[in-house]
Amino acid sequence: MRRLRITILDLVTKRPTQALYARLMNPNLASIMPQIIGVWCEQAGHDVRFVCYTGFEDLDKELLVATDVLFVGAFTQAAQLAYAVSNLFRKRGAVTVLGGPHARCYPQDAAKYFDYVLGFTDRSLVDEVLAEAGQHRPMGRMMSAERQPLELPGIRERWKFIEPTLAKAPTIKIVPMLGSLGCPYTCSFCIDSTVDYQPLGFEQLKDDLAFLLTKFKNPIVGWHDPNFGVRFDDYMEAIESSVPRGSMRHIAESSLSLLSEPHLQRLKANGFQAILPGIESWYDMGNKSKTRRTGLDKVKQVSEHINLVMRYIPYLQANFVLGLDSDEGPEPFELTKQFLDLSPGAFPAFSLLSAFGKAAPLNLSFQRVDRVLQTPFHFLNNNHAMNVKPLHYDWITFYDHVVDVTRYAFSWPRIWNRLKANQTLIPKWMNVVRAVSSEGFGRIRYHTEIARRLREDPEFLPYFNGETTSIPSFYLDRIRNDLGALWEALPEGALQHDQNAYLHSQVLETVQLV
Ligand code: B12
Ligand code: SF4
Repeated sequence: MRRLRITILDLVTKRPTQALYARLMNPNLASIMPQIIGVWCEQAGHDVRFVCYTGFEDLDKELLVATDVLFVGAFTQAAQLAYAVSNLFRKRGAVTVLGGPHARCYPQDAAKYFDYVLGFTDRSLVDEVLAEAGQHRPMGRMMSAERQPLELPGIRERWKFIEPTLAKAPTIKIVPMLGSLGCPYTCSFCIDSTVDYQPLGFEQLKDDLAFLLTKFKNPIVGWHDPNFGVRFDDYMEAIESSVPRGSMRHIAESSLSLLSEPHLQRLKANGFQAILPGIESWYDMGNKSKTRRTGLDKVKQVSEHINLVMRYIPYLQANFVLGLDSDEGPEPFELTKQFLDLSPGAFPAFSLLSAFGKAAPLNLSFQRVDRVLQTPFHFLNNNHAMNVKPLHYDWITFYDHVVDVTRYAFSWPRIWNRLKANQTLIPKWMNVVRAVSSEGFGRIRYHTEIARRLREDPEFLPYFNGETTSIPSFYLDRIRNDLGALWEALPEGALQHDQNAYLHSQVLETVQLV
């Protein structure tokens, strides 16, 4: 076997930054899979260099290293950065592999710039890639395991990659952990709606938690499970049997439907400090918030539930999606404001409706009626752009509402109310930092600028209406600025993509079947 020099790059962000929140939090947002790939490559006898890019490293310097195979893990917002990096490495003789959310959502596009594009990834798939490690150009090889892996290396094995990543976090250090894959629910907008729920091994989970206690005092575990707590009792038993009470803290994403009062009592007893339930909309998505009510009824019911959760869990982020087809007129936005008044302690996270390629079944229906825009990947992070034409709003009205609700949520009275409603120091402080940095004030500025350009910049509205695919200079300048020296390495055509590739691939499959 040839001993390969492997570089693994986890792109936590898409650009250099100096933001305070990014300094505190970006190392805590690292992905699990690049660390796992590192473990598998070392176990296969190769030399691994691991780089987690948080926006503070000098990427040019980090990448100047002799490499036979480069693995990149990227979200779609980092796609252009990933394409440029891949191009550089390919020119220097390396073979490149892309995995992660972008690879799963836009495999056809990514295959133009990488030798391998991996979907579901297990150990044998990685072994296959390493055994071949060949160039596939102009079109890369798209590969996927049949299903999500049944087991994955845990914290103990990943520690050598976790430790240097968390060393970059100055204060709060969150250790990424996974207990399950998939989800039993079928929300049509979600990447996991078609992936069966599957817990990972409970014995390994216990061993990992016990191991972690030997590394950090009172560590914080960040659960990356798409829907934490589906097998609630099993998880709680695993935690209770391996962690003495009061010696570990946890953060998890969970649907409200799983957060009943008895569950909350147990979560509190086991040190759960932060929870991120999805509310999504006042008119839709009943799955996640356990209610069939809509409108003001739903606001009242959900806000009572949120307040109940906050009596047990100190920090709560409530996730909303803006621009869903079920929303019409000013009412959904006004209801959100009412919710913020009724649940003043919750930190609101607003996402703009985004169709990430082939992520979710719902995207097909948007593509069929030509509602998806060719918005550059660089802006597809649920905030910097919305790539689905809203059904019941024109763009200017929609953005005016977005600005209005964001201003309301991050106004000084609301910041003050949140500070008062939260009981403990870190949540109080965290909410203020988030509100005054890029997430709150930053987004007000950004959305206001988009709303202004929709009115005044002649390049904007035609682009948003899909009348032209010529990217407004506002976006091009930002990409150029964010990529810095890597802009020069961006391959030809990498700024555009086929926004209907999912639909086209389905049509192709049907034709082949016939
Ligand atoms: C946990 C999670 C987070 C966590 C952790 C993020 C992280 N760094 O992993 C937090 C809360 C920080 C987060 C943040 C964000 N997230 Co998020 N997140 C998820 C979630 C719920 C689970 C992902 C996960 O870890 N699954 C467990 C892993 C093991 O499974 P997997 O992701 O399916 O990965 C498989 C393959 O893709 C492959 N693979 C994965 N990575 C890699 C890497 C390499 C090198 C290789 C070879 C293979 C490979 O192997 C895995 C096993 O088969 C998904 C939704 C979902 N249900 O999948 C959204 C999701 C990934 N997030 C999403 C988004 C948009 C975001 C944010 C931009 C939101 C925001 N505005 O802040 C940020 C971006 C953060 C960043 N680093 O850029 C989108 C991504 C869409 C896209 N194409 O980019 C998703 C799909 C949700 C959605 N909207 O549909 N997220
Ligand atoms: S409950 Fe959450 S993870 Fe499960 S399908 Fe719905 S959105 Fe996806």
